Amino acid sequence: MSNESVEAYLARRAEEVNASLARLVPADDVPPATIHKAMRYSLLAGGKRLRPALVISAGEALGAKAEKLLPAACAVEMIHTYSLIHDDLPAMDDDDLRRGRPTCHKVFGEAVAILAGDALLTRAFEVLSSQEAAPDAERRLLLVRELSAAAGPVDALIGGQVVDLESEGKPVTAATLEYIHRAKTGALLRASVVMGGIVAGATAEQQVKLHTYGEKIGLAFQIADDVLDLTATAEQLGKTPGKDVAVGKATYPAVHGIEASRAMALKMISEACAAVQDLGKGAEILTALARFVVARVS
Ligand code: GRG
Repeated sequence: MSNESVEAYLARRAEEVNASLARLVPADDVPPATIHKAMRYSLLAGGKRLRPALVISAGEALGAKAEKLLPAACAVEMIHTYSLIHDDLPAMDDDDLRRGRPTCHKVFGEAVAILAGDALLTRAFEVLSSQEAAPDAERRLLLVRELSAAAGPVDALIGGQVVDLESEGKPVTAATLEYIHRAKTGALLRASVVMGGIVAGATAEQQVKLHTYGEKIGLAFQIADDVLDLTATAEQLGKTPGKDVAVGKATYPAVHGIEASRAMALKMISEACAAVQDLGKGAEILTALARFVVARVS
């Protein structure tokens, strides 16, 4: 990392992750071909691969080798992509554009898009429970527990999505808004960091530091995303901007204003960096990734 920019680091990691993802999901021509085409269409459509990079950099910070972290990193990306496919469906956010191309249901139809999301969700846990994900069964079990909890209904992905949908078009309190963001977006980012620690065999003390770091960058990430929805173009975002205001979404700028939202995100990033600063050399990339999360709005 020393002389490498965070963008170059992410691009390098994305290449490794993309190659692993391409191997972990059946090829386009494996029957039934439609489902594999749809899974690969959404999974291999680009994306920053921030969550996999967090798995890898947290694990590397504690001495694990990048190639040993790739299965866990790919499992997180599969969950993330499943959530994007389902979130874009007409019954949810009803979006036409994702990662700069038509959404999965626009290309394959709703039924196949639902199944492609389901298939990525289940494949993630198959990968995580395989020998390659971690050398011993206990660590594999911890990985499965961490990721399933982060994708679930309690203070996590599905719970956050439910409260988000229920809050559309209504005034929300700052506390509800924070809940939505921590659960819908933060939980998976935090789990990515913690999973890197699990593969690396982190001590309880190291896991507390990674957990705090993950928690703070997770919330800051969604606040930054809210701000970008107001300030960036479709080309920059790879999805439709201005959508949040259009559907009356609960966002940080709507509740706190743009400037206060930016300031909150930046403060969380400083706190995240402070939490991992004594992890030694590995803290360098975690700090750079944390700053990257808010770079586009600072
Ligand atoms: C449907 C179960 C279910 C959950 C949906 C994650 C989510 C909850 C919805 C996706 C839409 C959304 C606004 C998510 C918030 C998180 C977010 C900003 C995702 C985009 O993540 P990036 O920027 O995307 O890392 P790339 O494409 O780079 O991977």
